[in-house]
Amino acid sequence: MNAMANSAALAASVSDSMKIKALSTHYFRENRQALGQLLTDGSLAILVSGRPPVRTSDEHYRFLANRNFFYLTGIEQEGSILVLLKEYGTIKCTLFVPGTDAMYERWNGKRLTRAEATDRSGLTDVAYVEGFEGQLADLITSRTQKLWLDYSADNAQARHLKDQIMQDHPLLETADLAPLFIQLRMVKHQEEIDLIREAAMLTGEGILAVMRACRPGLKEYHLWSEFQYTLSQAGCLEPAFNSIVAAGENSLCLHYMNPQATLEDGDLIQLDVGATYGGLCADISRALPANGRFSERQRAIYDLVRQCQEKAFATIRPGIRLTQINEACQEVAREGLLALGLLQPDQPVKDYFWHGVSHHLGLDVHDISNKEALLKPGMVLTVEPGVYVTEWGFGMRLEDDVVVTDDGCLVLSAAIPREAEEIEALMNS
Ligand SMILES: [Mn+2]
Repeated sequence: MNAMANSAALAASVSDSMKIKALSTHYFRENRQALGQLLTDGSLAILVSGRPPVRTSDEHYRFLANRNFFYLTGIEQEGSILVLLKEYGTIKCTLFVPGTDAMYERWNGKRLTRAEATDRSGLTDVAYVEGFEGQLADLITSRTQKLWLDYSADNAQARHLKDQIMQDHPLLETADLAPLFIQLRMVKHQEEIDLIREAAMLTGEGILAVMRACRPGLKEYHLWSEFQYTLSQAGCLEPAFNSIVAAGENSLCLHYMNPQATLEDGDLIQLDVGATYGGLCADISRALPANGRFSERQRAIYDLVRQCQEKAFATIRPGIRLTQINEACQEVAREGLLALGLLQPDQPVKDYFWHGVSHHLGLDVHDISNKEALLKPGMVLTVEPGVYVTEWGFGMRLEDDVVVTDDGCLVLSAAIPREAEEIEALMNS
């Protein structure tokens, strides 16, 4: 497809996508069953949604429920608790949500009713959290052989619960749920894959807006806000992570977070950005010429990074490890950098190839994973080779999101313009 047709297709796909928005109750129910399968009889598991971290004084960051809790419930409400009990081979779940509170709700908005919590989660047993502490002693019975908590949960509510249980039941055997979530969450449901594709499409819309706005003399934050505006106009008020817009030498800072610099004629601009859609994340990187035309050096590195990406797409299949993707890309980068006269034959390619190529992607942008695990169909990965040339004053990475299929991988973000010619055509149209 040519660049214009591509961007029209992207726009059409985003508006079509307004139909499916959220994970189904079926998804949450399946996840509870799958976790239950991994627990032995006599297991009691307790998870909490958490509380928003303090920003300063009495101001908090926007609340995002603990992702493992969300994975089982779909509930985005602070101070909620899920109890999962496995006895005689069956799994019984109870959700505790904060009760209605007129004063709280006057300031902070409506809380979920128990019926609303049931609609969202598919859980029929919903109680108020105010009764939880009283019930905790009853929940831990003589039949409880092991108490499972999520040790990876880093929030005030989780810490409080863990301390309290350890204090009240010092002899109870406890275990960590976190490794089980890694095992479960690495392989995605089809609806997660569909939502990641939608998140990538929305990210692509934002990148197109940046391309249209880009010209020398603007500040990095002008491009940053084009991206932010596009997302929030589509209802995504917070991206998957802090957007990176890094011009010129700033592109040599991998997690550049202070986009205040001026875009100079001749700068290369690194974008590393991602929307969320229905709770799932995208993570996309593109590199743009500030003036609409790549310089010879920029183009040389661009083509090399694209070659690395294609090598990664051709390498990813079930049964391999993430390190094999890195090795394949590093080999391509090594040859290209030698040919360009940048790398010396006895020099490690890591002098130019600074970071890993792939990480898992899902409910978290760096989704929880076991980096040694063999790839399986349904896993979703980023593919983001990067080459950084300090002596030329810039570096770049190109990043797309793929799902592992039965015999290879499928690029979920393929509609976002990626070829250098396409990008130049779009920026000069
Ligand atoms: Mn990434």
